[in-house]
Amino acid sequence: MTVDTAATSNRGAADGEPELVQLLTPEGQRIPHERYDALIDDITADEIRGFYRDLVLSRRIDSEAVSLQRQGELGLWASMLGQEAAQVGSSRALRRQDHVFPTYREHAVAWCRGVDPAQLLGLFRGVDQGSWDPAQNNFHLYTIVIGAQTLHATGYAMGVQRDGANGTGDPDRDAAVIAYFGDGATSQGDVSESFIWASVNNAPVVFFCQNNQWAISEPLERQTRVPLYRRAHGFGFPGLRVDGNDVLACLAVTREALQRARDGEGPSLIEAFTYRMGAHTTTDDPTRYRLDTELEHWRLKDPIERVKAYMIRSEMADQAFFEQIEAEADDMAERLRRECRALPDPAPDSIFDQVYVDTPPTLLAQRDEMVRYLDSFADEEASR
Ligand SMILES: Cc1ncc(C[n+]2csc(CCOP(=O)(O)OP(=O)(O)O)c2C)c(N)n1
Ligand SMILES: [Mg+2]
Repeated sequence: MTVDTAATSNRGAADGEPELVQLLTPEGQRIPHERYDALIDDITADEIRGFYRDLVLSRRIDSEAVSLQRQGELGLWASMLGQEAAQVGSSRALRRQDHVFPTYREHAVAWCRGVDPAQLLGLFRGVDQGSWDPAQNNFHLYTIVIGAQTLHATGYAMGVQRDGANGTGDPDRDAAVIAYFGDGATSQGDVSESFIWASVNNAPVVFFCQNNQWAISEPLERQTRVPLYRRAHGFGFPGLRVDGNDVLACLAVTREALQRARDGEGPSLIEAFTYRMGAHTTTDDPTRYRLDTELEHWRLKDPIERVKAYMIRSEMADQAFFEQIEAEADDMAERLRRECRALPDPAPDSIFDQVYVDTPPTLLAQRDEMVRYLDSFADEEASR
């Protein structure tokens, strides 16, 4: 990998800013880092091209979904525009046996875990409640309740620990858990409780906070007086801040944190410093509470442009490669639109499915009553 040793190194705490791990500048310069270079020194040009593909294709899933919502095909969509590098970098650090507990915005993580994008749309079209099988890709269901998944992740990690599935030294067996959440979620009691439980139990969990600067219309300064990553120290585990628009830096720091967890060294907090370029969801209008100048500032830090610049700079890809990825994105978008429109409406009584392992008799009786009621309309229709 080409490292520009002449370039300026990472910003440190000395200049008054909280330390920010960065390996790729917004201009696409690969800058050295004493600690984290070693964590990605095995990454090949082919893998960099793969990250670029992940970034572009996941952004395309996101923009198509916004369009589908605008055309009435989806009820809602939560765009991840701007957060692609945080998601791709962190999820490409995962191994097959690791487990992911997402929020509702982790579309690029879902992509990297191999969840079919059309399955993500079902939830937002209102035809299912998350149709992918969490056990298939170790990617759990989207969680709308802010912060709740950090508790699920911590509990799951304690289970991993009790199953003896970490700290064995076997790279195919040792597992870690990663919980994604936002800056706003750090104000939830659930998140603090997760930190405590994970810490005192030395649970193999990585807390990956995408600080996208906003919780709907509430800015970061309404959540905290200290940089979020510093919270970890008070709970007794390490925390750091990474450039969330730098896919390589996100990969490196997450690899380190996941390995700590797999090795039995306990939890970590990663604060990925990024920005929500779009609206909170398609029901939101951010022009009511934030300025365009802020957007302009972050547009210059675009996570995809810097990888592209780096690839061109170090001759890892030519024009034909970029065109091929664009063509692949076009094909995927077309398939996504077709599959979205073809998603079947659920049978009304399916609301009763998958609530209990063994559905209690009272619920079965209610389901039967509802089916009889709905059938009565069909009978009425037939007798006309
Ligand atoms: C427990 C709970 N309280 C409030 C809400 C309403 N709500 C939905 S998203 C959101 C903001 C979350 O912000 P953040 O954690 O920064 O994540 P982001 O949306 O920026 O990804 C809130 C308050 C909710 N879903 N759950
Ligand atoms: Mg946020």
